[in-house]
Amino acid sequence: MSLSATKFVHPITTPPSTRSSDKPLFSTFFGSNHTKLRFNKPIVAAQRRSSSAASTSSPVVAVSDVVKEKKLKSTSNLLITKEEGLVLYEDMILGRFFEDMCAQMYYRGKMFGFVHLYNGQEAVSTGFIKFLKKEDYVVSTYRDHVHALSKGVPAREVMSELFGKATGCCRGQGGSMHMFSKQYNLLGGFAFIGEGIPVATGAAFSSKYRREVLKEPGADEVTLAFFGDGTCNNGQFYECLNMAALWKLPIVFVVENNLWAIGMSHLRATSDPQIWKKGPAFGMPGIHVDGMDVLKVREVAKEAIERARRGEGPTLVECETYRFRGHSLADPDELRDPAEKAHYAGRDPITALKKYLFDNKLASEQELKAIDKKIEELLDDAVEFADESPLPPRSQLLENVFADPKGFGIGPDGKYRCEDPKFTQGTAHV
Ligand SMILES: Cc1ncc(C[n+]2csc(CCOP(=O)(O)OP(=O)(O)O)c2C)c(N)n1
Ligand SMILES: [Mg+2]
Repeated sequence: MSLSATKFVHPITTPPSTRSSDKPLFSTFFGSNHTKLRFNKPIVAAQRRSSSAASTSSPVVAVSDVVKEKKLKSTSNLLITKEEGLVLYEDMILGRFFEDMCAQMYYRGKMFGFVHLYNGQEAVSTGFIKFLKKEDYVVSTYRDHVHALSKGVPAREVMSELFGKATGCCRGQGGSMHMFSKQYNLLGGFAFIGEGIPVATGAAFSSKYRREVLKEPGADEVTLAFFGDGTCNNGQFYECLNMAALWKLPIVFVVENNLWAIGMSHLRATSDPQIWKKGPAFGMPGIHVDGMDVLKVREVAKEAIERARRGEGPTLVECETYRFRGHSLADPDELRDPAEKAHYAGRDPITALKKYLFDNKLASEQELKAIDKKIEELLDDAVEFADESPLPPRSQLLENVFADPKGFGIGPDGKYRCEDPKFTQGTAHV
């Protein structure tokens, strides 16, 4: 075949820079509202055809079609029941108020190191994690407090971890970026971007191995891997998409595309900014969803999680969202255009859910206020608990750092190296 016969398709042009003189980037909200991104195959129909899967059907699905299909099946026109609505609201309020409290405590000097808040992105954590069973796994990033809370880790343990106290979910050894809970199958909290994706892929592999090889009937856990747009330009992402698709692993890759990686615009840094497209390239469905709308996220989450649990393999979901604060609490957030911030502030996912609940008479103002109050009290209690908790003992410093519990290995004489009086000569004593 002659190469010259190949038609060269021009990629969608993206603005070369994000200087304030450029046309605002947010004006297209480039996924949900962009006509080029209307998906064309309802996921349910795609699943029905999955036995003849190699067929011609595209693995890309339309969020609007999924929602439409659900409406058709439902006796009412509502996407959620009252109970479901209140659970979603409470979880999103917990995430939002927790982070606001964190900011207060950080500026009062109660926590150390970098702290990255999740304000604005709550619809993603709530929309996905509230569909999980306790045994399912969640792998997060350094923006992890709210994923931990949605997964059920008590606010006391998360706050205490942030205060570096012994009662924290990592006994004060992890801090903000390393939330972990064996009890709730929260596998971290990772400071290096992309680092969690292989861990999540490994967790999904272990579920499949236990189910199919070891024949453990209950091993049907699903793993959710959360990470950002900037992380999608990291090689581990591609390696894991490949393996997950190859082995049909029970995993959902959830990209929280908040349009920025610290001060780098996603559109400026990425050759094809439509991240969802990378799913079909590896043979898995790729879905784009409005990440500021918890009900849309929830519909997509349900399909993707159920698909993974049925053993049909991974899904890549791109949630288009926005963070309402700087990259971390140390970031003065001067790079993003104020008009862009105002635009997304107007799309606050909590306000949108509230409106849905009121418009459909699923909740009253008093009911939601009562939830707000309950969460405020819960957080006051969490702060008090964290503040009064003890610091980890000095003896904990080297625990879980080295395989050798004393930290520095065992010498050829069979004794701990650190017990040799000459060992620490010229170094700081710990
Ligand atoms: C391997 C690695 N390289 C660089 C960094 C520095 N870094 C910290 S956050 C970040 C941006 C990540 O952006 P994104 O994935 O979009 O996540 P967001 O902060 O927007 O949630 C970078 C490059 C890092 N932590 N790890
Ligand atoms: Mg980002």
